[in-house]
Amino acid sequence: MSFFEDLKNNRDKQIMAISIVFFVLAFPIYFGLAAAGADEGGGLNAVNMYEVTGELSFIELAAGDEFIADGDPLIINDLHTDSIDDDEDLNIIGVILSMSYTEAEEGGDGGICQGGGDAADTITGTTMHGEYNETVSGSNDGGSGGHNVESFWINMSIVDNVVVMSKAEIISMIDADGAGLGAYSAEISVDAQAGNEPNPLCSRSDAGEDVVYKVELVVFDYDIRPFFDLEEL
Ligand SMILES: [Ca+2]
Ligand SMILES: [Ca+2]
Repeated sequence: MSFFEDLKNNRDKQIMAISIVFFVLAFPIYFGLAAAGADEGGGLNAVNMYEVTGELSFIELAAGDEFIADGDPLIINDLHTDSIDDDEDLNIIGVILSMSYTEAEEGGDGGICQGGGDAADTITGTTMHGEYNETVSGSNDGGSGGHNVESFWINMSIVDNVVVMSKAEIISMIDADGAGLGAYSAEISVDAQAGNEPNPLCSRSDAGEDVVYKVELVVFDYDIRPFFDLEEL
């Protein structure tokens, strides 16, 4: 007996076939309607459950490796988003200045002069963009170190979360709306300290620090999707 003849005569198989057809059709229709309802029903201002996700990417504005003398800051100027293709299409949400450094002190290198140690230096970085300025200091702890200055002008707290809000509210929190466009600058300064030598015939000096740095824009490509709690279906 063929499958279709069997289907004609067997009531259980008929019910099963109808059920399969029902679910195969019903699920996409349900999700389609629910998504359309959440997405377009009330437009941008309808409050619904949304999942907010996205991807971060980075665009280098400047990078270098400079000896920065004690008390003589390195100014990194003339940075502008005009140097980036299609900058107006990007959601630029912040800037990061990353720095790494070691320690170089003169003296205390041998013979009778090796009883002392390096003294920690303070390295301070600042990023500036319009009204958004951020300053963070780090230390080489008399050896090596590194730190970042991170400046953001959006609210990251809802990213990777499910929220009950309107799309308009979400966008107002995570879209920079052009705030990232324009001029940028950064500054790195070194406050160097020389360590002590126990032998009065010896001395140490510290003229500054070699700093490897990078200035990067942070781009956030976000995605706002209606969220369905499958357990409530
Ligand atoms: Ca030092
Ligand atoms: Ca130093």
